[in-house]
Amino acid sequence: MTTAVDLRALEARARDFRKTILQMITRAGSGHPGGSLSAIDLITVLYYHTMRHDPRNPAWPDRDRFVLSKGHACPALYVVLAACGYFPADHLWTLRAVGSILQGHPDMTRTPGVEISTGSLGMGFSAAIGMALAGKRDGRPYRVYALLGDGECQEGAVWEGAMFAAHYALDNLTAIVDRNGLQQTGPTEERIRLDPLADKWRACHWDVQEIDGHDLGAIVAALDRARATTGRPQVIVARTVKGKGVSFLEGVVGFHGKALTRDELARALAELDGVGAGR
Ligand SMILES: Cc1ncc(C[n+]2csc(CCOP(=O)(O)OP(=O)(O)O)c2C)c(N)n1
Repeated sequence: MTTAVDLRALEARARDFRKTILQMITRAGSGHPGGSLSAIDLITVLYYHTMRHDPRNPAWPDRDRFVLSKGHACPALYVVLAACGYFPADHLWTLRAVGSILQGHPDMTRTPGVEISTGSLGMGFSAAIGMALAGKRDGRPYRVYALLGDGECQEGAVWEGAMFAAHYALDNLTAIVDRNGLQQTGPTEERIRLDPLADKWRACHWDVQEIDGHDLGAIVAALDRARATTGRPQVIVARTVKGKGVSFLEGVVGFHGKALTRDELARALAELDGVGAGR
């Protein structure tokens, strides 16, 4: 399956998504650019390569489920859901507006394709585990994918969930940790140390892979391997860069929850278009 993947097409999509995400957030005047850009390559591969889903039938019982446990990065989810056809793309320009179907954190009661409301860190992961357990109990073939932030992994509920999922051998569950090294106020290792993060998951009896979370081929391969793994849940620790793709956002704590100004946006879009970069 991996050989048939058009990585260049995925790359082009992810670049367009980055541009739209930044435009949405600037238009809204608030939002989370950094963690959206670190996650967008992962979400793009999930929806365009890995997951079995049908935008015309979001309630299909056997669809694979995606849970954005780091719910604040929802612009990255919305842009992909719109591109897949879950709702018209016009809605993207109403991000965070009163009455919009696209709120500042994912709301399952408003947005087609959102499986569970998230935003309180640690809780989406628990819901994903419940979905995976239900799938097993009901004999359904679907898989569940949960995307967590690394700062989010400081939540106690994450580790209760990790132990639970392994105990119940939920091999239909794949967690992906967006290991960008930053949280809201600084580096994760300076707030509450996470390393050795992969070993912590191993100790909880998960199948563990560590990859470059911006290498689309590596993401495809890791998700393919996860799907083929039986007997235990799988985690992919994806090394990423907060703000990836725009030089003055990359690794900058200050762009965790702040919209770009119009001028900054213009510079960012020019960079992503490759203007002056010889692309
Ligand atoms: C329970 C809870 N506490 C605090 C917050 C506020 N908050 C939103 S994002 C964030 C930082 C999360 O860091 P990380 O998971 O690493 O996300 P990323 O850096 O990828 O954006 C915090 C503390 C929250 N949403 N939920």
